[in-house]
Amino acid sequence: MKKKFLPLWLLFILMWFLLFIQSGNAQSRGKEITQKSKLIPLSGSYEKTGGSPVSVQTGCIIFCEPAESLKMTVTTDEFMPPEVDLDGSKMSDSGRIYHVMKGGSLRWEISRGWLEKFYSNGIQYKAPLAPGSFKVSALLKEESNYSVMEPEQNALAEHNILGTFVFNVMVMYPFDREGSGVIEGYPIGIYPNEEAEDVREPIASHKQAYKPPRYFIKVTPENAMALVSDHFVLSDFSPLGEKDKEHFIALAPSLVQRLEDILSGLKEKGLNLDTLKIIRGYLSPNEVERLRRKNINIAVFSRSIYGDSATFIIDKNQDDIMDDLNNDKTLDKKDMDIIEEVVQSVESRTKLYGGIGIYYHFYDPVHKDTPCVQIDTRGWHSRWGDSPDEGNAP
Ligand SMILES: [Ca+2]
Ligand SMILES: [Ca+2]
Repeated sequence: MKKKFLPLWLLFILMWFLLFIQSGNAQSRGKEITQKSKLIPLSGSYEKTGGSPVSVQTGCIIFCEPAESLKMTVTTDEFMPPEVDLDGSKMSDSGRIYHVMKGGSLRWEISRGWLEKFYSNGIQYKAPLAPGSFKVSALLKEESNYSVMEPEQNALAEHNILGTFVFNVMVMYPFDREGSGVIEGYPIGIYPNEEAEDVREPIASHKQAYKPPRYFIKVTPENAMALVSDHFVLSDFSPLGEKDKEHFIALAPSLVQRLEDILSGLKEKGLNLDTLKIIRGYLSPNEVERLRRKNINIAVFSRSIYGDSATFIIDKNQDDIMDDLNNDKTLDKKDMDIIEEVVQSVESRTKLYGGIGIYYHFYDPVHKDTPCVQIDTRGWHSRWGDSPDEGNAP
């Protein structure tokens, strides 16, 4: 009888063996999946001529003048790509050519513009003359070799990519102040004349700061949500009534940096914040006119038309009203003082002074009345505001 059955101990060993094979398979499958999905993080930075390196996130917009030249670099903590074969690089004045450089393991792809020079972990890039959005991508690959390909040949085998980084280059639109105040059919309006005999202070003694912006940025539904810094997207700076449409804005890099600095300053004070909510960024002279017709009196020479001013609130609970920052159940001067102190300390630290307007009211056709703060990076000290009882429009 006994001989007809497998011994129990043998059965156990068999079962254990089957389980072992199963779990081994699962483990190797899991390993495969994590290998495929885990990309090596790349850090990117760019440097304009005469400037210092600026760290950016992947996909972040870099604003350029037509044909402006800049150095782009990517690095990784895991390993550095070896030196590239510079003799192998090829330049072209045609935007249609894909430059493909696999320097050791780093490959660069450019949708338009010129590749002027290769470095071990970077390139010197020259933006196109024509305004628009262009992509410069760095791909970290497993194998190494060098080639130049036409886009049609798009045999850019996308396997074995270990990491990617995208520089989102935006060439801005020049603005002709002598023209009719229109860019590509969009009515910006006519800028007030800073050279006029009857201009008052502070315009009279700061004429350079009151010249119309030289370049404008096209905001479209496609690029509206693109990052311009770690915490702000392009359309944060658009007029509230224009956000869903194609339009143009002016935006000073100093303003974006100032808002980032204020946000970190507030976090250092212990406030648990994700971002600042900008309720008024750029206003074109036409937009100022439109608001004036609705009895919202914005100064003719408001910094809002120069792209270096923003009015913001802190609104964690998303009710479009400034939050009670010190949690004393009242929204008053004490809350506004917290923000004002931070802006002042950012000004002193950076030595870039500007405006601070503390408002208890905000008037806008499409936004709730709320206490708010207006700041700008005009370059000199300026203070203003209203009181809780009577409001002036920022
Ligand atoms: Ca709120
Ligand atoms: Ca309070």
